[in-house]
Amino acid sequence: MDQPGTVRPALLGLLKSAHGQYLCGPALARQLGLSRTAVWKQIQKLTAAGYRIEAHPRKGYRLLGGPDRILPSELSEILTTEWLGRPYHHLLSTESTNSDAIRLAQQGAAHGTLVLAEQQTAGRGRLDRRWEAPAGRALTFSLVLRPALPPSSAPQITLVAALALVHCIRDHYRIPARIKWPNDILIATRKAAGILTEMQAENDRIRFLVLGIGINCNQSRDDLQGSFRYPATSIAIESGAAIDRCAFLAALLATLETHFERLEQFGFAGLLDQLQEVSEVLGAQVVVQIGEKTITGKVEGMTAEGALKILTVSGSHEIIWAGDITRLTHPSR
Ligand code: BT5
Repeated sequence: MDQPGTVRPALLGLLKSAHGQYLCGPALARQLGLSRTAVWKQIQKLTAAGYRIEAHPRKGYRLLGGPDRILPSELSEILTTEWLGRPYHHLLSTESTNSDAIRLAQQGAAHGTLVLAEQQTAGRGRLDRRWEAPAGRALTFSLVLRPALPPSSAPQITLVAALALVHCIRDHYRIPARIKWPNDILIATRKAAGILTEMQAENDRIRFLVLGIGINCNQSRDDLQGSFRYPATSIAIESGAAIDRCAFLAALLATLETHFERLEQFGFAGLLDQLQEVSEVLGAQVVVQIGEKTITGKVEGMTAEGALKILTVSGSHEIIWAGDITRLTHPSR
């Protein structure tokens, strides 16, 4: 008898609730209403899905650990959101979750749809740069959003997502992460996460927006020694311990959902103070690259719409909507 939809989650639930202690085969079979052979087959399927289960001839079975994969069954158990992260598409490997999410959105995917891959073979950053992350050690995912906001608010959605990410890292790991405007998350000057927002709009409304997020979770220093533009770090390096990617994703989706709802209901201005509080660039001397143009000056603040206010070295005031901060120094630190 094979009832994958009900038996395996129930069996997994029993193994998990034993907290690493053995559960004997006959008792499991009785509780699940299965033969002992059927229990053994279900155990084999859980093992094939990546669960580490020890089988002892007399003592029975015990769960040693879960798969290092963010399986839908694992996420759905702890996800508290109403709409964000639902439905959830889990991929072992793909070129880019942003490309997948765009395709799904074009086919009508719902507001909140999540696409996550354990590995990307052509993950991308802005301006066709590459995003690199080893399989199973990072979080690389994209969200389909259909906000009731004008296309001009797309940069605000990136900033609000960055704020949610920083709040989550601070709350869960006590790490003082900061936002390097507009889309980088830094921990002590090293990049720990990046956001890539891509949008399709028509007339004055967003048709859909895909928010792609890459977070360095359990990468080691060796993993991050690539030829990145700026030094990189991971949450595990900074916190000194491996993190539970699934739990962090669930927490982040909940924080993102709250922040997006706040943005839609009350507008961007209400989040401005919190954004400035965790800004890495406020008060810094910066060099900003905007296409062919370079601006050098001091960041004075952010406008009520999320653009950067810069006092240039020549004394003029510039408002910048998009760009790359290529150099950043804090004369006061
Ligand atoms: C970003 O671009 O930071 C946006 C990254 C978004 C990646 C996510 S993963 C899920 C989704 N699917 C995708 O295909 N993309 C999104 P940007 O600011 O342009 O920074 C890119 C630069 O960061 C690269 O040129 C590298 O130098 C550097 N980089 C690449 N991988 C990195 C990593 N794991 N950690 C730190 N820096 C990295």
